[in-house]
Amino acid sequence: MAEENTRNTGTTLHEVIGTSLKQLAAEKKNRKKWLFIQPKSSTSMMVDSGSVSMPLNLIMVATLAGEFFNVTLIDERTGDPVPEDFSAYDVVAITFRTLNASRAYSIGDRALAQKKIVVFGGVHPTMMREEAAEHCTSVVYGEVESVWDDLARDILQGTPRPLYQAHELQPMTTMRGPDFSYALNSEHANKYSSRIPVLATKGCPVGCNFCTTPTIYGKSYRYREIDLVLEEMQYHQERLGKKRATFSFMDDNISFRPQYFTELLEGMSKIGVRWNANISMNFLHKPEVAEIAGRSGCDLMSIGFESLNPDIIKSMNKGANRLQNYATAVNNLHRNGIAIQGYFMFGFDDDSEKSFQATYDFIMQNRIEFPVFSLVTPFPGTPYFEEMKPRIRHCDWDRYDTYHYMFEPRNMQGEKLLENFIKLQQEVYKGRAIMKRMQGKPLNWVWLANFKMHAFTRKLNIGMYL
Ligand code: B12
Ligand code: SF4
Repeated sequence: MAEENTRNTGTTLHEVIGTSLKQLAAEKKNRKKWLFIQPKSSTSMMVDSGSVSMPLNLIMVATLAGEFFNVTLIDERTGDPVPEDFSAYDVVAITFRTLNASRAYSIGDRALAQKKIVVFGGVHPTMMREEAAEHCTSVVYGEVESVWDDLARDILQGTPRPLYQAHELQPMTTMRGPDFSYALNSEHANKYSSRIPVLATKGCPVGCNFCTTPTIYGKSYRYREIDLVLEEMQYHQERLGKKRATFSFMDDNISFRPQYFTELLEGMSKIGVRWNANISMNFLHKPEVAEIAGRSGCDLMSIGFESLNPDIIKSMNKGANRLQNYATAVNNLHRNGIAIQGYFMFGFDDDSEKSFQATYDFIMQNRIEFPVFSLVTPFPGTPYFEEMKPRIRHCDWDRYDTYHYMFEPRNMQGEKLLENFIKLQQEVYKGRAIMKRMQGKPLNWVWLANFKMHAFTRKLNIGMYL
């Protein structure tokens, strides 16, 4: 009935709900105060070190909340202290992944003990909602936008529910432009990476068995209007001066719909930006894609090559990765001046000593600028976690950073795996190897990253991975 009425008057259901929320908020004499927290992890690996990206997810939630509530955002990774005493706030809202779950739980417990409403959101509480529920008042499953109206109303009325899970995902057209001032005005904002996070699409239907995205969002793939993405970029260009505005896409797989992707890039080429993104291999072997990426200002693509072993690629269900396309994709990007951050994983049952040699050869022959190596990590809630559960060594979430040894692969002893893993990293980041991969490439932060990795990899030892 409500839907019919709204259709007759030309107003959307969302607008009607928004209006009633506004009335409800106005009826409350004091605006409730929310404290948003991005906790840090305790990993010793290079995850939260150096400059970190502005927490776009928390900024997006804070933007919605700012309309009805007073909002403070703190980021423990940049050095903002988390208060011991939460008496200045009504709601403590925390985002987290698996690697910072234990930190989030200790903050949540403290806030609950002080009778605060504690709201959890992000990948880990979504995947582990029963565990998370023990440390909070409410868990938000998946994206907040699709449940925000219910959550805001319940908080205004003082009756928060234990779980908010959308029956239907809203189109991204309803996504509010993020208000970056929540992060930019923070005390330690200078610790943020100069790359501004931006989001154009959500979801990835590829369906890799180790990834959380298909579990949370299924096969859905949604995108924002291109004009809105460009407007957001132009806002930052005006704020910073055109040359200093560089962007980092937070999308799961920005290139999944080739037409949308190329139209977006055409738009970006007209406004003149620099950018980088995670990208899947699905159509990178086509030269025209790399050409337009280069023309639109892409200086770095992050590609999950994962493995050079076809059996491993098959076992992880990563159909987009065709080994025969790897070298062509790299070549196409290089010809257009785009550096490659290549992700490689080890520790699969089908890995053997040969996997390491094949990866080394691929990286050196193709002069991959910034190789990143991780150990395969079954994240809770994924099909891979269920499959590997009986063999996983521990559920110490602090060590779920993709750099810790999780299980013994079938064809390799654990110790051999780690020895080879360390040796590969040290070889690839030897001075001479860096020169071979980087010679003739522009003098920029990628060189710096290589030198940092050189110093870091010299110190590696097996104990660090256990
Ligand atoms: C972009 C990205 C990165 C970027 C930027 C990270 C950053 N600072 O945000 C980079 C490359 C740096 C990165 C690094 C890593 N990443 Co990453 N990354 C992603 C990716 C593809 C998108 C994240 C994103 O920003 N999405 C866009 C935002 C808007 O969506 P969102 O985060 O889901 O937020 C929405 C909801 O979750 C909810 N929500 C979120 N928080 C909150 C809080 C509250 C209170 C509420 C109410 C709601 C709410 O509402 C939000 C808005 O809709 C995800 C995949 C994914 N879809 O989550 C992997 C992912 C998060 N990364 C992952 C991993 C493993 C890592 C690394 C450990 C990899 C590594 N070895 O270095 C590091 C860890 C870095 C860190 N310190 O946390 C895993 C985490 C798995 C897990 N269970 O923990 C994911 C899920 C990919 C996967 N394998 O499945 N990552
Ligand atoms: S291609 Fe990337 S984002 Fe898509 S399911 Fe696989 S790992 Fe996840």
